[in-house]
Amino acid sequence: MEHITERRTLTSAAARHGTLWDRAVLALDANWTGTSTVPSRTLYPHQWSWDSAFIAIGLRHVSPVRAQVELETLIAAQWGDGRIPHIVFHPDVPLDAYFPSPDFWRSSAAGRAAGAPHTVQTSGIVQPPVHALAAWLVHRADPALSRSRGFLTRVYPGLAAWHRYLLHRRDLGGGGLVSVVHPWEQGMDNNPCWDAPLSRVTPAPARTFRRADLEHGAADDRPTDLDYGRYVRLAMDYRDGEYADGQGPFAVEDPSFNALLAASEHALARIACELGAAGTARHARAERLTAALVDRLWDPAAGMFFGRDLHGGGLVEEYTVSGLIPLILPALPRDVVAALVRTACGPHFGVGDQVRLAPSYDLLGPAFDPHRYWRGPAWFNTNWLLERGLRLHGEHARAALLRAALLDVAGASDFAEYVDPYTGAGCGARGFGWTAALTLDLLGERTSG
Ligand code: 9WN
Repeated sequence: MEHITERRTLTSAAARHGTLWDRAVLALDANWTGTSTVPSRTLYPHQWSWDSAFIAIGLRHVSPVRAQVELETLIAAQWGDGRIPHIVFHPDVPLDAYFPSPDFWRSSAAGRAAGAPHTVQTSGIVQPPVHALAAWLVHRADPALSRSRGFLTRVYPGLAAWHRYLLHRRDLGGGGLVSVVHPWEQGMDNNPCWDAPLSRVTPAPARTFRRADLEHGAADDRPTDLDYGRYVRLAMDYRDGEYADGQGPFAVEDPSFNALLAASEHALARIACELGAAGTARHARAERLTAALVDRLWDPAAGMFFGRDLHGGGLVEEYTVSGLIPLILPALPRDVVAALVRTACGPHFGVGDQVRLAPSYDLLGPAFDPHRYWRGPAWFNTNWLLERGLRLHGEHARAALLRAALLDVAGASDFAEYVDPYTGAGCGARGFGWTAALTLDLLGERTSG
């Protein structure tokens, strides 16, 4: 993999744009390993899948080549069956720096049948498919460089295989939507929407694993030991079944995971056109995904998308930010858009009124906690997606307010991992990768796509 050392260029480019830009560039520099960017040197010292996609979206404004390499490094760790693993481990980071570590996942042995790579250790689960969207935006930032490096030609086959894996191996409900088989796959790990489906999972005993996250994060902000035991059990059983799909007790069709797949399928259609192939079939597939989302996950009375618990047999009626993310889809029916905007700006999420940034979970929900992981705090990637969705559907004033709040809170919190939605006070890691990157994206010149 190409090794890039571009810090000096970045620092002088940064100097031209003023403080927030400068600080965001430096935060990303500090997390750059030469071939990819870690979300956080302390809490998450490896490469994470959807983090890298968001990071590439920001990096494209300061170093398109680094943004390209970020995605290429991730795709180089793709499995033979098409899955892009949620973590690519850095071989020089000590095993005890993060749990579950490579010796837990045993990807090259347990993942052999699924085609895990031999040269790099990875996890065996996935994360939301933001990658094709990121690749398209990265290409658009500097098409000449992209063409000269053959960027889209390099990444297109892997991205197409990734979407194929999701659409063919993960349509566990048979209704045209993809299921996640672990809360870590959806990326909003500890959200109350997982409480019901997780309650059927027998936790691994706490003495059988050692959490590394508590050494860097406050226990009150992190998931409980009981929930961790369940995460560990699900991952362990998936591993012991050689990462074969369709057998576990946990399968949920999630709104944001599927919305991101549809948005990325639209992006893949554009990439195909750029490479001289037809994109029509892919646009049509993205529209079918959008229709399936409405058909299977939309609750008109609630004005909200909810996850569908395949083993529990119904919609999980929790208001979580995941249910607002389908706003990023261009083919969403107008009445659904209008209702979703009302929900985002109403009492459950308080956007533009009660909060600085959209919370991860219902302000009125019984499990709401403004500081605990995904049970209330606001994240920058979900708010960036909301801002994008509002803008796409012509809600420019609301999008502008959200953009201003995102920039303000990102800077004041030193690019925190997440924040109290009411006060904007920072929680978790600082100098967090996607917070810095998406700040750059909001500040940078917009590239259509
Ligand atoms: C498990 C890296 C990741 C993010 C997730 C976030 C958190 C990991 C953890 O950190 O998850 O993948 O240990 O809690 O929930 O969205 O990708 O930043």
